[in-house]
Amino acid sequence: MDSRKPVKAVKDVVEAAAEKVGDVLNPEVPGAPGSAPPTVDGPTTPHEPLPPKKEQGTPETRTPTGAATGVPATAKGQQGAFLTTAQGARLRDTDHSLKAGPRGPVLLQDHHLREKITHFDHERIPERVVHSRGAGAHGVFVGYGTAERVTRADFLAKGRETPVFVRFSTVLGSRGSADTVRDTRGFATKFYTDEGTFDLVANNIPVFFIQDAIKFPDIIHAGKPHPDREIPQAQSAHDTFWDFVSLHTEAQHHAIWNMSDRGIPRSYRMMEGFGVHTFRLVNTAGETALAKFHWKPKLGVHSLTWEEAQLASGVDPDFHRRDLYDAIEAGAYPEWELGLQVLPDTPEETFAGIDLLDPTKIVPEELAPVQPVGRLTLNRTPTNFFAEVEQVAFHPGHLPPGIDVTNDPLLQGRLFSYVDTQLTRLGGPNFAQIPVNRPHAPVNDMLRDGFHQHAVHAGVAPYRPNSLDGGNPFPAGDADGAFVDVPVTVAEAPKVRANPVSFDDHFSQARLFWLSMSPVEKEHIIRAYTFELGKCYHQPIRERQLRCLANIDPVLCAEVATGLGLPAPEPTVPLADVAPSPALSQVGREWPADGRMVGIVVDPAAGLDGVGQVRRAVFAAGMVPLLIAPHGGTVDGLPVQRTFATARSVEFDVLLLAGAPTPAPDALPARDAKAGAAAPATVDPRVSLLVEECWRHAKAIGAWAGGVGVLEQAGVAGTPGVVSGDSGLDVLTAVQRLMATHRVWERFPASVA
Ligand code: HDE
Repeated sequence: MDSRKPVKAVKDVVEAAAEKVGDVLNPEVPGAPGSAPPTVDGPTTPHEPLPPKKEQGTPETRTPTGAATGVPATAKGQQGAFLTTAQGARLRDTDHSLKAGPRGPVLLQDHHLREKITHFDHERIPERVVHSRGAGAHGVFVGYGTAERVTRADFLAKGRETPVFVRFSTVLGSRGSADTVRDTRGFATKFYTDEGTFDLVANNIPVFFIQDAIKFPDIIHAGKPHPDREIPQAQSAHDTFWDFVSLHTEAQHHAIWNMSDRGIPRSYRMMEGFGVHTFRLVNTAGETALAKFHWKPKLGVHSLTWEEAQLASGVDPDFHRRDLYDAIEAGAYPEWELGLQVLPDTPEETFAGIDLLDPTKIVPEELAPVQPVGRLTLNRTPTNFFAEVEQVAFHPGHLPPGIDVTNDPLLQGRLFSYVDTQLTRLGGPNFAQIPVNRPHAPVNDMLRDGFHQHAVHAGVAPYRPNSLDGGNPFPAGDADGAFVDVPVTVAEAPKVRANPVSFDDHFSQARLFWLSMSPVEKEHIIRAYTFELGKCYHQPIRERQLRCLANIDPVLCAEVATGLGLPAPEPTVPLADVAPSPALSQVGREWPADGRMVGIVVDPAAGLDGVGQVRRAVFAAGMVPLLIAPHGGTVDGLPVQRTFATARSVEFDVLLLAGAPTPAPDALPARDAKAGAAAPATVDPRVSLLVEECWRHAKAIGAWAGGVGVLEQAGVAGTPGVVSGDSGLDVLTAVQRLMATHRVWERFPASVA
């Protein structure tokens, strides 16, 4: 027998463990850390590495030059049952250094110790200078064929399936910062197309702070923590940020988006994505069009409230990451439609008076509708975060034939930056050979050698022209699918450091955004500016930003000024006469509730009448039920996911109350500060706090049986979005209807029109 064969098959281990734990673990609730539940005693029988979890995917196994290998994805990971060195020699012990006697000094010859510690010492690579905090997932993109008229890009052909990897991110925070901070979100997609990789390196906000890439270090230095104390982390509520954006007023449009609910998304699954720049498309006939890329989420665009975002930063700093992975694991696959705003390619590069090269401007959808061209579905979580999410390297210059760049000066600078940054971050020029970055199209470049070269190039002539390698590689022509550098005419002009005059309009579209908001969204914007400027130390900075707000809207300016205790200044430019764009508002439509979290409070003393049924119905509706009980373990055979001590309202999209649990033994402020939050009562005070917070955050609340009494005690019975009834299923149905609008908007009072 081959001594390297596993002594015991993995399958047996997984099955045996699953049998033991049975129903109690409830595999339907996502979040289990491994692919098999652990045993209390710990395993002792050697066996092959466990398989990945069912929802995990990895980059396809391709060679460094893009060829399919056909080997299983697990071939990329650890092999065999036994511990080995990096060279594959089996090891007897990894817990003790080699010493001269048990009490003696460690011997320099301990190559295993040195290998283990040295490798560990070098486990970290530089985090991204921006967008360091993120999460990624694998998926598939299917073209509709509707873009054929405007672009020759083959991955958009009808029914064409292209594997993708998407990385979402915040911009300002470090790699370990919280997910729910107020910030722009990155939405970068790598399409592994047959014609070469296409990276759509997008954001969830359609405009940018600056018009020229040369200002990027300035805005980022201003937004990042102050260089002396390195605070505050991952946020814009500080002097340097507002100092810069109030002086550099082209940032005002992006700033108002960040101050709106778009700055605190409920989920990555509920964000739009925007390519920001205008791109140039070219079709098979060589005709060109200008275009803006949009991602439209199936679940709609939804946000947290500011208080929820702040609480979640502490309660669950991984809120968005967890939400993404739990949803995929639960089978609620996040989906987006890719859409194009197609605009005529005129010499002026403007549309309806909007300069298409200015990345601080949008083209309202009412003027140029977003036309769907394909669907993205994320259906696999990463198997190894570092290998995939940390090492993925995007670049706006990774383009397939049919998509080209424009002269947007922000985009032009990005074309330089994204390769440059990987040289330091990923340790050399061969980052395209890291598994997650490997193209799925055949690679035949003349790039050679360098750190971490994985390819074994054959031949002697990596140069052109050559005859020694038979002339290979040959330039491709149109018929061979060559990339098209659109031969745009560049007008004769003096060499200058200047912008077009149209770039000087810094306020009209910030006003357009403000006027497009519903009253409740306007309230949130007022509150966000007041909070952020209130956190600045210096009054002159607040005053200067108020001057900018005066140029956006007098009501906005006056409301924020009142909050800051300052006079509202007069505008310095005429207020723009702009038509609102209703498409910019997040309120007023209905959306599916896939993958939402449903908290269910149970009272073990009263029995769980109907809870099992409700739980099954929640699963069936594509959502995740989490039972909240006074203690862990099980109640009436159902597994408890949260106790009153571990639950916090921000984890749940809706709250259901199936009972009125009396105070649990740990309902003492000395044990759990939350227990001191509500007046002493017959109901556990942590349950009252859940109700109070869910109500304040305008979430739907439902109760039946004993739960109805909790609503009465909390004083919320009969208020908008609070449902009670005799049967759990009826209550769930009513609550589901309320969830379609994301929140019970009437509960947010608005004092502006
Ligand atoms: Fe980026 N940006 N950026 N950016 N960006 C990076 O590239 C840069 C800009 C965006 O998940 C960096 O690999 C410059 C706009 C996303 O890995 C870096 C300028 C938009 C991500 C870089 C911009 C973006 C990045 C840092 C001004 C929206 C995360 C690490 C000209 C359309 C990608 C890296 C990921 C990352 C430079 C402006 C989106 C330094 C110079 C506008 C989503 O190369």
